Amino acid sequence: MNTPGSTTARRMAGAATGLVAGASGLLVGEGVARVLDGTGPVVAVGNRAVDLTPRPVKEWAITTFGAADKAVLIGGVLATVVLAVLVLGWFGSRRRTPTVVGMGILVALAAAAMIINPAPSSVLALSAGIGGMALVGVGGFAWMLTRLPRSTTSRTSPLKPGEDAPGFDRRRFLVAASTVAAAGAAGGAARGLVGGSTGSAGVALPTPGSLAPAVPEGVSFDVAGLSPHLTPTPDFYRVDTALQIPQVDVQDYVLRITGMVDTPLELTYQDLLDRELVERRITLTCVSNPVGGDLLGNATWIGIPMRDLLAEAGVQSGADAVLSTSVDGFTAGTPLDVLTDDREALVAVGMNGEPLTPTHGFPVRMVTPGLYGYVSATKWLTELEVTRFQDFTAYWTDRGYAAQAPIKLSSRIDVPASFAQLEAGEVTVAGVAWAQTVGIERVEVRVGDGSWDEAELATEDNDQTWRAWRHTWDAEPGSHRIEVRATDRDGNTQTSRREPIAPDGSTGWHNVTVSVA
Ligand SMILES: Nc1nc2c(c(=O)[nH]1)N[C@H]1C(S)=C(S)[C@@H](COP(=O)(O)O)O[C@H]1N2
Ligand SMILES: [Mo]
Repeated sequence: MNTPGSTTARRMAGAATGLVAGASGLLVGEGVARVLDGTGPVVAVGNRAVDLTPRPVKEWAITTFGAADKAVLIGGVLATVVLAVLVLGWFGSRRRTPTVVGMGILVALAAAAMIINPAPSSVLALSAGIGGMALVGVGGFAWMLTRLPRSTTSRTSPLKPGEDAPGFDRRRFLVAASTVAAAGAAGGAARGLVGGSTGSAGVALPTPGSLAPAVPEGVSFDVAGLSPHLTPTPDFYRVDTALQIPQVDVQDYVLRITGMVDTPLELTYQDLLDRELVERRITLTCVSNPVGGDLLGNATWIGIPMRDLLAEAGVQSGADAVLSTSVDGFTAGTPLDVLTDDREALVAVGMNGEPLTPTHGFPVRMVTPGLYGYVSATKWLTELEVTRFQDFTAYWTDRGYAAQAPIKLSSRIDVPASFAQLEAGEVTVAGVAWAQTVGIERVEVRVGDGSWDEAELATEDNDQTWRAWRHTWDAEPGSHRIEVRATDRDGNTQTSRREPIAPDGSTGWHNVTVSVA
């Protein structure tokens, strides 16, 4: 007969202790993180698992489990955790310290997954979620272990049925166990109440059928302070009207294509992922970018060509616009011809190899080469209505901005910074220039009233991205104004005329003033 005093019973009680503490810790972590709009440990670890899974295994899982592959993955993560905490508990009944440390390591791994999760959680959600998980998982485990019976190896006679081992207070153990379990149940209930969105957590994008060509050699220069060719997602500018980032659950997500079409479409997130995806590098630009400003960035986008979706719906004659709407009510009007020409505007689901982040429009947004974002880059996209410009106004056109807003040819000096103190001699001046869908032909730099000198251009990636340039200047002591201007491939040179950002984008030459010692 197994009693809490026998070795097997003690170990099984230990295993149960590990399970209760581990499960409760996870539930508390999930519940707290999710209530605070973050990503909990289960999904975060799932994301890591997807990342670390070798491509062939992923493909096998996808072909074997289809759309259920995420459920299978999460199931696999949970099964692994259950096994680990059972083993820890089993040994914990004899050796407390190393197994508590082991539980701490498990929690630390889950915490790390939460921190590096592609859909970032707030500091509050992270600290509270991880803190709760650690307190209940590790603290609860240690607490329950101290309440387990001690080893009975010194006893000469086996325990009688129903007799407790010495030092084992069944009541105190049950108090500890039920406290920990109650915390876990509360976490699970909180998680259940939140339900819904887990951001991009648990979402893995299929490999695009049409990959962007490799980034050519020499698209940038090794100059400190020069913008990298591709903007890392955390550094990518963010402009939107959302005080609270919309939380969209991919399970509920539907993109509607309506209006002047033969066949209105309703596409789920999975429907979109099931299409032929393309990958493209495109520089996104905000109309609010002042001369020399940083409201633009270059990313690799993954999406479905807009023209394919529109063709499928069957655009009716007379239409000249698409009015896009976001889940939070933002609207933008985009010329139909721009969305259907060779520039290949995207209904995008991915950015820099990952699903969109919540701030950049998860789960689905528009990305349109050559137009400012406010008329072409609707995030948290939910509807595309094929219509006519004369029949609607949109968010920013209601506020005085132009309905037609192609990105203006422009250029920026990244280094040296304004008011930099420099040494006399060779100074590298460098920056970026952009003329999306046309391409940059020439960049010139002028110091003071000197001549316009042609800068060296980096290799062009494509005509939808910015292009880096640099120029070596032989600096002499004094205060100097450095100016830049670009010329596009159609032969247009940037105008010196200073225009404000409203109604359709700033113009003028960027300049910096530096002093040379
Ligand atoms: N739903 C929604 N989408 C939006 C906006 C917005 O306010 N709400 N702003 C637009 C503007 S003005 C720009 S410049 C781009 C910026 O995209 P980003 O934040 O990913 O850089 O998003 C566009 N899409
Ligand atoms: Mo913008």
